[in-house]
Amino acid sequence: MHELILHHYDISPYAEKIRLCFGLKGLPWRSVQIPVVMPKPDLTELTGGYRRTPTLQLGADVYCDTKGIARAIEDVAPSPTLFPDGSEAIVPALQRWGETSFMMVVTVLMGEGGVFDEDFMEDRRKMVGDAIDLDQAGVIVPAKLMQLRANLDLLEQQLSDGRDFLLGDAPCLADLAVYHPVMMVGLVPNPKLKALVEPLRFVAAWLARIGAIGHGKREEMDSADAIAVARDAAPAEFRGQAAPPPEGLEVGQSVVVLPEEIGSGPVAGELLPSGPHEIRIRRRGERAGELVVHFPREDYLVVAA
Ligand SMILES: N[C@@H](CCC(=O)N[C@@H](CS)C(=O)NCC(=O)O)C(=O)O
Repeated sequence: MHELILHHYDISPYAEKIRLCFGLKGLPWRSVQIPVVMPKPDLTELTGGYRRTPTLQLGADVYCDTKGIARAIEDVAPSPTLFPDGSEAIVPALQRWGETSFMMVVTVLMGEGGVFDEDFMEDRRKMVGDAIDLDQAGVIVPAKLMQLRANLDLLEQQLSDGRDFLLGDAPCLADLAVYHPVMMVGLVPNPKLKALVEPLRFVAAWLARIGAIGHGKREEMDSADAIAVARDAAPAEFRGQAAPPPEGLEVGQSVVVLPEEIGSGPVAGELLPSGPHEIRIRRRGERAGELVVHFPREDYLVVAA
């Protein structure tokens, strides 16, 4: 079995979701630190252009986006499960809750100023391009705070029957996905955000329970060594039932994967047989050799090159 290699940086909240997956399953993993801002040449050598954080590498297979990364970890180590029976649609729905809440927190922090340095802001301005004017975030801070308050209020209500975790007695991916934006609210020294979480006692106890899950067994690795691992490995065989490619596309054709999230970076390659929940493409890295890059179907488009 290939080692689990996470390309991430410590302050990434999305990476925290995945570090907690390792913790929940008690897994050993290798940690490759990537830059917080572009360029990220060793990361894009593996992904082909996807720049977001984190990315998981298993030999010559590269998984982009935490939704696909969590499924890959579940495949490697099914127990204890991240996806309890009967929660098939609920876990993805709560991941979406985590994503929208994350953006609310980030918008407040950017609008308030004083948290991110100019290098970071300049990089994120370039990342979102004309789609969002980050310098106008301050205008919507009061409204965003109210949205966040509404989301947190629902979370407090959900936990107020005394349950330990969102979907019952055991933690699962839903908890880890909801945890990271809420943790951020409590972490940053912003009085407006702090005021939102302070009254929530069920949320506070739940945060402590999730934090206690820990990160499994982490060992640092150099990015050049991670690329060498990819070079020396062969991508895994496809297992499972292939879904038909989108109408008009064929397996083997040159395609581009377009993330729907702004600025993540398109990735070109050859379309491979893919299951209903993921897109797989083959590409070559100059230093990493033949790779298969995986994307969760729900947030990524595949179109002809
Ligand atoms: N949908 C992605 C979102 C990941 C994401 O936005 N991560 C942030 C860091 S917490 C990011 O990539 N920021 C830009 C960067 O690191 O280049 C996922 O679930 O993995």
